[in-house]
Amino acid sequence: MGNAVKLSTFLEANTNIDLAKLILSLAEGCKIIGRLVNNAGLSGIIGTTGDTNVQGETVQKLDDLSNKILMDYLRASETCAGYLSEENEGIATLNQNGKYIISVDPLDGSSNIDVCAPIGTIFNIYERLSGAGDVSDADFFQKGMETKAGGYVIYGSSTILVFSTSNGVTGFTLSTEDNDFYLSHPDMKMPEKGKIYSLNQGNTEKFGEGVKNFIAYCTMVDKETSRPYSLRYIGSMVGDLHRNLIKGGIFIYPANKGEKKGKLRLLYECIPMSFLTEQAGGKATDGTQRILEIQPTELHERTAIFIGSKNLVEKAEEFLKG
Ligand code: AHM
Ligand code: MG
Repeated sequence: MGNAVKLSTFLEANTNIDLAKLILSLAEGCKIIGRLVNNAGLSGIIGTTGDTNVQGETVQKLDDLSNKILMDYLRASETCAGYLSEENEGIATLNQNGKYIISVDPLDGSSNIDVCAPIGTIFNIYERLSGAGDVSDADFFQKGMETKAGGYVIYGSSTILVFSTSNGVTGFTLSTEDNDFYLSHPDMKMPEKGKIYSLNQGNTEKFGEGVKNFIAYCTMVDKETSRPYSLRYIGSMVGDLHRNLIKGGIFIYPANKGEKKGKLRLLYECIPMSFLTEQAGGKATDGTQRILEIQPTELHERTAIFIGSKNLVEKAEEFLKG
């Protein structure tokens, strides 16, 4: 790979040893998940387990496998004290003396597995509040502002790890030559002015007036602002956000009319993506409040989210205010 910088070298130079160990263990686990995703049709692991998870959603075999793989690899890191996952009802203590805790969506967008569309692993890392011993729910109830590292691995036409340790956003591509992550996307910036909007527009009738009016704004013809904007929605937050991070745009998962919470989960979907987006110069809000300032009170709580390029998030906020 010539002079390309390895993930391990980058972490050594840019973060402390405990956090580096944790991120490297996570990356090893994600390599295994990526291989399973690549070979899903061949290994008989497409389909559901027949169970539903804590949120009442159908569990895909790969959701379950990914969850187990991550738990094993993070336990082996020795620095990861606690684990919260979309697939587990409660938290788990992995290392009594670990310094960090992690919240993960092991395989986000998993309904896309059988159609070969991009899916991903999303993660958020805090320092634990409790000193040692078993972790508690309170360790995880920290505002997104306290995030020490957050990001995702996208399993797409390439497998790419994108993360931040509060020092900008960096992307590492998994080489199929030697199965190592190499620096490929230094200093990623969310374009300030996006021209893509991403949401499940089929649900328009369920949305409140503010969101409906924003959609109408996006579809209006206006030369000066390059409208109409393009609608791009894969139905996989990692895929949609990764594209918008590179090209500029807004991703929205709103609440339905009269409700405050959307579908996506605060601790392991919205906070890490918001942390990353802000680190890249973008914005993320639930419509009225910055996502990173929300005080979590439940492990699996949900929130509405408007996230992406500044111009579009601010425009959406204008419409939401009415
Ligand atoms: P999941 O965690 O069960 O995979 O659900 C989250 C996914 C997101 O990746 C995506 O943005 C959203 O669900 C799509 O939902 P919808 O089908 O309602 O548009
Ligand atoms: Mg998810």
